[in-house]
Amino acid sequence: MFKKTGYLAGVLSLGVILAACGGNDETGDNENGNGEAEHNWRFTVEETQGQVQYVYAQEFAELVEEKSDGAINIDVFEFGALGSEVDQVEQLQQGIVEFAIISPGFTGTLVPEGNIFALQFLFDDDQELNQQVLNESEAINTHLAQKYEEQSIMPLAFWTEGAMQWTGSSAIQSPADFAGFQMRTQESPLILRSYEAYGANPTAMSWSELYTGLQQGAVDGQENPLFFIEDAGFHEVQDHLTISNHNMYVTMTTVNTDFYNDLDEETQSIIDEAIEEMRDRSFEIQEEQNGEALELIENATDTPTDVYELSEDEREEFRELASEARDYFRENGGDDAEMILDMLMEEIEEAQGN
Ligand code: 6CS
Repeated sequence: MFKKTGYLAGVLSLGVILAACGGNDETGDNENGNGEAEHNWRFTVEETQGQVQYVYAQEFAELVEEKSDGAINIDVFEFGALGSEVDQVEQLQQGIVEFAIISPGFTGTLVPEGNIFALQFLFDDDQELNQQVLNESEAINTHLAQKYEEQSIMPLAFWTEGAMQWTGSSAIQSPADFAGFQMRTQESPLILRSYEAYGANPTAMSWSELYTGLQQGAVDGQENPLFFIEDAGFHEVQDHLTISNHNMYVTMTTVNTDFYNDLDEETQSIIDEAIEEMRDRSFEIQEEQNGEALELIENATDTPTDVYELSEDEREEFRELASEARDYFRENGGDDAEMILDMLMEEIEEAQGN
């Protein structure tokens, strides 16, 4: 198993808090003879227990424990245990946690090329095809990943949490409906810019504040996959849901770059194998949760939500306005933005068979 020098030095201050919190994942027996694992690692996610990222992290932890015969224990920390989504990015960079699920929507200032996932109507409507692109893309897994690695964030897998939809206190059926609309977004600048192109007034906010923000009218609407809208209860405080499929929610399983590079090959292989085994599982977990969410929202009749599906013509109006953000990304998305976007667009077309 691995041997490291110096890594733990940076881990101490929040480590005290982490020890006090404890992880939420019981990963079972540990095999050093004393009932304790030889290595205890931390994995923080942006979602709470039962939600897609948390289920993923728990299964990943179980796989790593099995593959290491109990020598490696990974404690999973649900969202809220360690601060905001942006705090979690910093914790991974500093090595306070070894693993994190990080959505590019929270790294747009740090890694400008990561804004690529803010581009709406870029990927296909078929999530399976999109996942294939995310798995195989050189633009993403080589060139974009390198940009993250330089920031001590090593992406091990990029994966979809499903197509995103809009909710609003008023109906959203055409770009005109976004005029003056206070849209909650994640942090990345290009997400905000994309909504400005529709005429909205976007505001970045942690999702920990979003339910109350929507309820009290601080913001009018938000975007997310259906499972998340339902589980976080946003439909309870929103009158309208638009099936827009305007983008997919992309997230990344990440590890601290130095931590991973300092592991021995055997330990790296355990992690790599677990990541590979989780590729199909991540797709299944989100598919199952997204698949049942719409019905749950429609059945919540005590908090009724009007559901409207955009026609292809209506989507086209948004698609046209969204293209402005691509030009902006090419010019402002970092040194390699243009190369990465062009390569990714070719890869998507190839996957589509065009
Ligand atoms: O809207 C958000 O910020 C949250 N949405 C999802 C699907 N996962 C975590 C993220 O922070």
